[in-house]
Amino acid sequence: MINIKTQVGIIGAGPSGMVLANWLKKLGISAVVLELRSREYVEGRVRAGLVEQNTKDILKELGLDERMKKEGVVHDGVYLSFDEERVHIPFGQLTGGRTISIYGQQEITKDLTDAWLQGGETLYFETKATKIADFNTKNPKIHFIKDGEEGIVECDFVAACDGFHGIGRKTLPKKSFQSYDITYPFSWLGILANVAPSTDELIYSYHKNGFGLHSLRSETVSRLYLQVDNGDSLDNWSDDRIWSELSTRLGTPGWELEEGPIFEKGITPMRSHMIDTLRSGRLLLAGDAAHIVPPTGGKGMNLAIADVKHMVDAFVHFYKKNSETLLESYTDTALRRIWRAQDFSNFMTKLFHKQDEHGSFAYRLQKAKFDYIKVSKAGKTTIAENYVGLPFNTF
Ligand code: RFL
Ligand code: PHB
Repeated sequence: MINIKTQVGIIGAGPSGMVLANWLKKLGISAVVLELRSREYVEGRVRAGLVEQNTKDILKELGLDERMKKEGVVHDGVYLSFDEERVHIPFGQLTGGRTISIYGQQEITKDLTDAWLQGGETLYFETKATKIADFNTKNPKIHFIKDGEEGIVECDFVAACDGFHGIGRKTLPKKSFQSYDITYPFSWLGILANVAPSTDELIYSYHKNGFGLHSLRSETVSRLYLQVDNGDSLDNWSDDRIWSELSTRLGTPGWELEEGPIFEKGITPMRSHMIDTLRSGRLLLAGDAAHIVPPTGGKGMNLAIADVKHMVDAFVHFYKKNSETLLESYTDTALRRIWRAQDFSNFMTKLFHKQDEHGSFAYRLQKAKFDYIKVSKAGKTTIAENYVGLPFNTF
């Protein structure tokens, strides 16, 4: 039997769990992390790439942004395209200098994990948290299994940073929350390719064939996405078909998409999911454990890290000021930002995906929104300030 005592027991070594662990360490609060998967699996999982200003500021404050500053790419704007017409949204100008960066989520997680382990801290990979117990007392416990051996983390608080399939949400008392779900009638086919990006900034595009997104990872690697039907299979998408469709959907007169070898392909369903409680006693949830947004706004990882900021504030008040006030308000504080991001992600999803026949009423409304954004500074500012993320002192 493995027995560990710490102040905060963290389940999950994704971005939320690892930001929390490193932040607590900086503040002198002890933590241990349990992670179901192997280190190779977590660091190889291709996911987000868009890093909001708030997230950049947090990584800077933790002193863990060195590699992101070197290898990440700062973006001061984004292109929105509709029926082959493109408009530019300049972030800095519209938001007082706030920007986003493109830097892979797995690179952020790697930087955070390296720092944690190099500092001699505890992180058990391939370790399954099986039960969260006694979270309505002052001594909650996480039961786990590592290499076939049972263990217990005894702690003051449990932070469930364990993603959509974790045990945190399942442990919350059923009657303590309401859940909300939307399943969109389309999915994303995403690729990584060894080719220089054909654009200096991301392009989100509505086309009569469906949505397309041109993102990137570096000067030599591009990340692109296509709207496909739910249930569609990669078998139906040869590399040639993918490039041809991307080229059509992202195309504008006088612009060409460069093609290159594809080295990673995947299909992701699109959904919104929410619960309206992030805490029960001494169990607190953060990130995908409590909410999923469709990826069109690039918000998932950023929102997970924003939850952690509010959680850290609550722990600091508890440990340094002997106050439970911010623990009590954790759910409400986090939910204001989460609902804002749900709305923005839903807005971007509906604006750029093909939802009905080209030319239908739904299409006309999409086009009317785009035409407004095109001519209106207010319309562009709404996109810009949501996209780079509202500052923490807004809510
Ligand atoms: P994670 O990253 O899912 O980490 C949870 C961790 O918990 C572990 N775990 C357990 N460990 C121990 N015991 C158990 N019982 C456990 N159960 C689970 C898991 O193995 C895992 O390692 O959650 P976290 O930290 O909340 O982070 C959330 C983000 O990963 C997610 O929101 C983003 O990737 C979403 N997302 C994007 N977010 C952005 O901010 N910007 C983007 O550009 C962006 N693009 C995307 C995305 C997600 C995508 N997919 C594949 C869903 C693009 C895509 C295609
Ligand atoms: C990505 O680079 O993976 C990415 C960028 C923007 C999004 C979603 C994903 O909205």
